[in-house]
Amino acid sequence: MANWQEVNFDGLVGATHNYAGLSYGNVASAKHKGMVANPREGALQGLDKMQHLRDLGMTQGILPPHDRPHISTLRNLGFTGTDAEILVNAYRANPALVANLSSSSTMWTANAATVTPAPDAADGRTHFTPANLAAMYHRSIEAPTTGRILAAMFPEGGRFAHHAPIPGGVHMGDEGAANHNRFCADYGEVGVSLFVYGRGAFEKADDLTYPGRQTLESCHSIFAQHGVNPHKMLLVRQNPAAINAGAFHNDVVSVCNKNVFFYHEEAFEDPAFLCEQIQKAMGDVEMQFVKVPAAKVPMADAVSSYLFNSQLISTPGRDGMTLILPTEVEETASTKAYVDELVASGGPISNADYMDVRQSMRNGGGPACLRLRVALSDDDIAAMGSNSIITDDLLGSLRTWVKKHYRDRVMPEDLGDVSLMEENFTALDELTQILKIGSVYDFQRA
Ligand code: SUG
Repeated sequence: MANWQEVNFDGLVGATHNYAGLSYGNVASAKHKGMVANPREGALQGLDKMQHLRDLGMTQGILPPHDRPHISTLRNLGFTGTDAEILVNAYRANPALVANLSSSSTMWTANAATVTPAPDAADGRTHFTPANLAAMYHRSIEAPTTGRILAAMFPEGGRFAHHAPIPGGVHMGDEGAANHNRFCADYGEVGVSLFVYGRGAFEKADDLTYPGRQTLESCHSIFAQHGVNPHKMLLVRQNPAAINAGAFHNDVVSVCNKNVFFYHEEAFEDPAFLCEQIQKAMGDVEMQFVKVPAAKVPMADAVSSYLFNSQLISTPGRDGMTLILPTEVEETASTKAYVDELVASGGPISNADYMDVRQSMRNGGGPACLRLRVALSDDDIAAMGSNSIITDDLLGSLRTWVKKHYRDRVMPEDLGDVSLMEENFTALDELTQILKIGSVYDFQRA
């Protein structure tokens, strides 16, 4: 019997990480606009999180950052000349455009793609669809590179299948795994998929003040592309009140692992009905629902602390599941008290580990945003086509690489700096060799 596990592929923070306040509806991104960012600290915080999961006995993977500033988009927009000339001219003409093309938003790999593991797909392969991320301009440029990276890591063929991002722009907005939950008895068993959307493609959605980034139609298309059994898939609209409170992805108000669903009581309009549907689709496998009442954790605290943007994991060495939480949860009175009570309650979640991922949190990305979950068998892992599974050696090389190339200070005003671009492209050249990922980037250097 093959051994299955859920592997977390964490996105590495990029060298141009900064706070430009680009994401409308993402409260943290707006709040920290203009702050000085520390890409080096951000990348090292991410590597510490990866190390912690590895220390817990988990198989941990990594996804590289993309090339930023994205010069090839500027070329497509009509800028000409060398990379340096293009950057200087574009920054002079339109600094906001350059800021959008410099974001390190690819670190939030929960938005990289939607993944259907092999047991849930009709053809028994693992399916990947890069998210089109059409809702935010700075993220809408991610999908082609993401597709190339995933194809290098999981070679198309008998085990892995790759699809094009859903076409149709904002109407067919898709934000990937951040809105996708998979329930199962064990990772290698057939599971039930729950996709959470914010609006219909052609609806006005007058009840939303912030964008509903995920559409019902894109969810349907992904299930169809992946060949998911219609009896094993569920679709539900996120509570518009939660989107308006700043929960721009469902992983800000819920998280699941195996047969446990941990969610805020206001995440969905009719949670009791939803839980009934999930249990029905799961059949004999008994679900455990952990509903967090608003009376204990107000929605505003859930959004500011990112309680639900935690990773819920089953570790080999511990009884009960573990939550990997951002330190902000420990610093917020209501969420700290709730988590203390939860782990003492004798329920399915019995451990809470806090991690400092503050550089990412200030842009609205917690522990769960930083990882793409892929359920894989040992044979699948052996068939991977790159050096993307974390080992002590790889962690050591990546720490050295970050310290060699990353600045400890980047402000929005630095984004027109040609040397920052050059430093990043040099770093990425080296990274493709460390990760043995091949030519996945768009920049071309002499
Ligand atoms: O898409 N922030 C990201 C955060 C993504 C979080 N992901 C999950 N919840 N899964 C976003 O809003 C801010 C970038 C800036 O403002 O510079 C940003 O893109």
